Order: sequence, then C-alpha cells, then structure tokens
Amino acid sequence: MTSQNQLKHISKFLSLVLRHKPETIGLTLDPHGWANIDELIHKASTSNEIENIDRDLIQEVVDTNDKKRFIMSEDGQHIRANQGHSIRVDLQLQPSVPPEFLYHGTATRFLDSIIEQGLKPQQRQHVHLSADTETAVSVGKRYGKPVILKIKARLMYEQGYEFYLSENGVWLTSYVLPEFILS
Ligand code: HQG
Repeated sequence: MTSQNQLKHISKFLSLVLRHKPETIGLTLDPHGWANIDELIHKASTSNEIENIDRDLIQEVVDTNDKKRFIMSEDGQHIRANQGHSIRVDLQLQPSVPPEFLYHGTATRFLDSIIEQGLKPQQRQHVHLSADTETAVSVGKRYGKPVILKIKARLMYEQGYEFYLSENGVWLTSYVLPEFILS
C-alpha cells in the first residue's frame, strides 16, 4: 500500500501543476483546466519536481484525497483540480443558489483589512466559502489564529452576485463586499 506521505506529496505536486504552475514541468492545461494524464506523467518523470509518479498513484490520490481536490474525466484520459486555481481556467460551473449563510475561515491578523476591503480572491480565481463552520476553521488555521466570517450569501445572490458550487462542495464567488460579512 502507498504511504500517506507519498500520496500527500503527489497531491501537493498535482495542486502545483493543475492549479498554479503547469509550466513548472512544461505542461499546458486546456481552457477548462484539464491536463492529459499520459502527458502529465511523461513530463513529470522527465522533470526534477517529483519521483515515481504513475497512473495508479494518480488514481489513488483522486480516489482517497481528503478534500476530493481532483477529478478524472469519464474516459480516464484527463485530470483537473476541482477548485483553488490561481491560473485562469473556466471550470464551466453552473451558477447555484447558495444557502442563507456561507462561511469563510481566515486568520485574525487579516480581519481589519477584510472588514475594510471585503473578501478578495487574492491569488486565486474565486473567494472560497464553505457551508459548514468546521471546514472554515481548518481553512483559517492555515494562516494563524482562525476566525470564522459568516457571509450573507443568499442576500448577495438576491442582489445579483453569482455563486458556484465546485464538484467537491466548495462554494465560489468573485468578491464579498464588507456589508455582506458578519464576524
Ligand atoms: C484572505 C485550500 C486581507 C483570506 C482551502 C485568506 C480552501 C484577505 C487569504 C482554498 C482579504 C487567501 C482557499 C483582504 C481575503 N485583506 N486578507 N481584503 N480578502 N483575504 O489560500 O480561502 O487545501 O488564497 O481570508 O481549504 O484561505 O489547497 O484562500 O486567508 O478551500 O485544497 O487572504 O485553499 O484548499 O488565502 O483557501 P487563500 P483560502 P486546499
């Protein structure tokens, strides 16, 4: 069996090339964020970025990843990240109606700026929100002492802001104005 560390290492590598920097291994994603798996394996193996990557390991990461970060096309030829991109891709997600409230986990040190400027996507394509507070806490912890912001998502939607639900259950929107944030 593959060790958890090995799978995590591959997951981080896939996040790098499928969300942020495909050029690290000379890979090109299609406009919808898909990479050809054979090409990815070939280019990964001839780079110094990762050792021992093959189709079975990629399949295992897709199947066992805690956040279901990646998805394979039905024919098994392509793979993409479900969310989290900093590069421009069109995931072709349909706008969805959000629940009354969604949550965003951040660190206390960002609060003043967020209350003043609103929630910005920063390096990513979207602001990431969750339907539950547990996820928000773990997201916020990555940057320091976590704090959860409650977002008036349905009100935003009613005022014309679009929301998308990624394949792995993350809510995405472009920007959240301060007036929609409850802390
Ligand atoms: C903050 C992970 C100051 C924002 C997670 C966040 C998620 C501001 C940070 C996904 C701000 C950006 C995304 C403002 C926003 N002033 N700070 N105006 N507006 N921020 O990592 O949402 O494990 O790009 O609060 O689980 O933390 O990688 O976004 O703290 O789903 O799959 O700027 O990444 O998923 O940080 O995380 P990020 P995020 P993975």
